[in-house]
Amino acid sequence: MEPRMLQLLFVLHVLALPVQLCEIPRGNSALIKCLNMELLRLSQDLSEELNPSVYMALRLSADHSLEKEAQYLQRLKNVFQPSASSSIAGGKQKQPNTGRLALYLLALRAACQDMETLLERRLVTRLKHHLHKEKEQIAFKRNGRPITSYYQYSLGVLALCVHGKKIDSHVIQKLLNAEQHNKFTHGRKLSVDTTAMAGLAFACLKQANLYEPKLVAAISLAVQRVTNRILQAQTTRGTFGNIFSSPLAMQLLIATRMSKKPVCPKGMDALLGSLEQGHFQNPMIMSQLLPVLDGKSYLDIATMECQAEQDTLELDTKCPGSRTVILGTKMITVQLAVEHPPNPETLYNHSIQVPSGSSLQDVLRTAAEQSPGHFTFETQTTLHGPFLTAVMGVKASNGERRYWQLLQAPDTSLQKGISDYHPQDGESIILKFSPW
Ligand code: B12
Ligand SMILES: *[C@@H]1O[C@H](CO)[C@@H](O)[C@H](O)[C@H]1NC(C)=O
Repeated sequence: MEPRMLQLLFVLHVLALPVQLCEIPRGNSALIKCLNMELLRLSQDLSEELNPSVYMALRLSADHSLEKEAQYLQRLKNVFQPSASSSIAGGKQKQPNTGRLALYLLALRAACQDMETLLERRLVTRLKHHLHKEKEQIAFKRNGRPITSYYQYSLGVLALCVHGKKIDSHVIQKLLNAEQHNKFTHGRKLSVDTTAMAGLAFACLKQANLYEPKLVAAISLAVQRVTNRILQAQTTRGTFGNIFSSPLAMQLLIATRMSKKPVCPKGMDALLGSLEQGHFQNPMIMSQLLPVLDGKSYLDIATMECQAEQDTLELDTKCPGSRTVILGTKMITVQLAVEHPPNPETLYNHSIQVPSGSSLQDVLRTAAEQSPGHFTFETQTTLHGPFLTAVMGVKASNGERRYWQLLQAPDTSLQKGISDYHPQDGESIILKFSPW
C-alpha cells in the first residue's frame, strides 16, 4: 500500500475511534430492542397521550415497523393539524404551545414530510410567531423570562433549525444571553435537561451555515460552555444530573462528538443499568432515551432520508412484560401533608391507607374521598403524564412560576410525578407550593 494511503487509513481510524469508545457494550441489543418494542406498543395504545416525541424515537431507531409508524403519524396529524373537514367534526382544538408545536415539527421532519405545502408552511410561520412572542416576554423587563420556559424556547429554535429555516438573530441572541447569565435553572439549581436542550439548539445553529461570523462565534462558544456544564454535572454514578436528565445530556454529548471522553461509557453504563432495572417507565423519558442507545440525537433528524427503511422490528421479540404494578391486598400507610409557605401551619396533615403498590395519585384520590371538601386536588394531562396543578384550591398560575412540588419528608424532591411514584409503607409525602 502507498504510504499516503496508509496515512489516510490512520486518520480515518483515529476519526472513528471516539465513536468506538462510547459504543453500547455488547449483549445489550435485546434490552434496547425491548425498549423500542415498548415504545411501539405505547404508540398503538389508544388510551395513551399522543406524543410526537415517541414518534421521533421510533423514527430515529435503526429498526422499524413502518406501517405502525405511519398510522401513528396519521393520528398525530389529526390532532396537531386538524384539516377543515375534521375540525367540523371534532370542534375547535386547543392551540399547541411552543414546545408541543416544536415537537410536532420535529416529528414531521423525522417523517421526511414535504414542508412546502401551504398547511406545513403555516405551521413553520406559527412556530416563528410563538418564538417571537416568547422573545418579547423576555425583553419585557429586566430579568424577564419566556412565556413557557427556556426548555420549550430551545425546542422551538431546534425545530426550526432542523428544518433548515433561518431564525431571527434576536431570538438566538436571547438564548445566548440566557446561557451567559446562567438562566437554565429551576430554583437555584442548574436544570440539566434545559441546559442539554439549549445545547442541542446551539449545536444545530452552529452547523447551519446561515449566520454571520460574529454570531456563529458566539454560538460556538455557547456550545462549548454548555457542554462543559453538562460534563461538570456528572455524578460518581455516571449520570448527568439525575438519571432522567441523562438521556438528553447524552444526546448533547453525541451531537457535539464529545462521546470520545471517558465520561461517555460511564453515562451509558448508568443508563443501561437503570433500563435493566425497569426505571424507565415514562413514555416521554423513554422516547428521549432510545435515540441515545442507538448513538443518535435529535440533531440527526435534520439529515434523515427515510429511504431504504425496512420492517425489522420483530413483534415476537421476547421481552419482559411491561411492569405494571399490581395492587396488593395488604394495606400501607402514607403520611400526606400540604404546605403553603410563608404560611407556617401545614394546611393538611393526615395519614392515608391505600393498598400496597398504589401510586401517589391513588393516595391523593383516597385523601380526597376521606375529607370531601377539605382535601381537593386537580391535575392536567401533559406529555409527561398527569401534572398536579392545584391543591386545596391553590392553583399554580402560569406567570407566577410556582408549582406544587412533590417532596419526601423532610425535603427530598421526588424524581417522579404523581402517577409514576409509588410510596412505601410508612413514607411521608409533602406537597409544597414552591417557586421555580
Ligand atoms: C420545565 C420542567 C418543569 C417545570 C414546568 C413548568 C413550566 N411552565 O414549564 C416545573 C419546574 C414546574 C417542573 C415540575 C416538576 N417536574 Co419537571 N421538568 C421540566 C422539563 C425541564 C421540561 C418539560 C417540558 O417543557 N417539556 C416539553 C413540553 C412540550 O411538553 P409538555 O408535556 O407540554 O410539558 C409540560 C409537562 O412536562 C409539565 N411537567 C414538567 N415536569 C413534569 C413532571 C411530571 C412528572 C409531569 C407529569 C409533568 C411535568 O410541565 C410542562 C409545561 O407545562 C422536564 C425535562 C424533560 N427531560 O422532559 C422536567 C421533568 C419532566 N420534570 C421532572 C419532575 C420529577 C418534576 C416534578 C415531579 C418535581 C417534584 N419533585 O415536584 C415536578 C412536577 C410536580 C407536579 N406538580 O406534578 C422529571 C420527570 C422524571 C420522570 N421520572 O419522569 C423531569 C424529566 C426532570 C428530571 N430530569 O428530573 N418541571
Ligand atoms: C404531620 O403529623 C405527624 C404526626 O402527627 C408529624 O410527625 C409530622 O411532623 C407532621 N408533618 C408536618 C409536615 O407537619
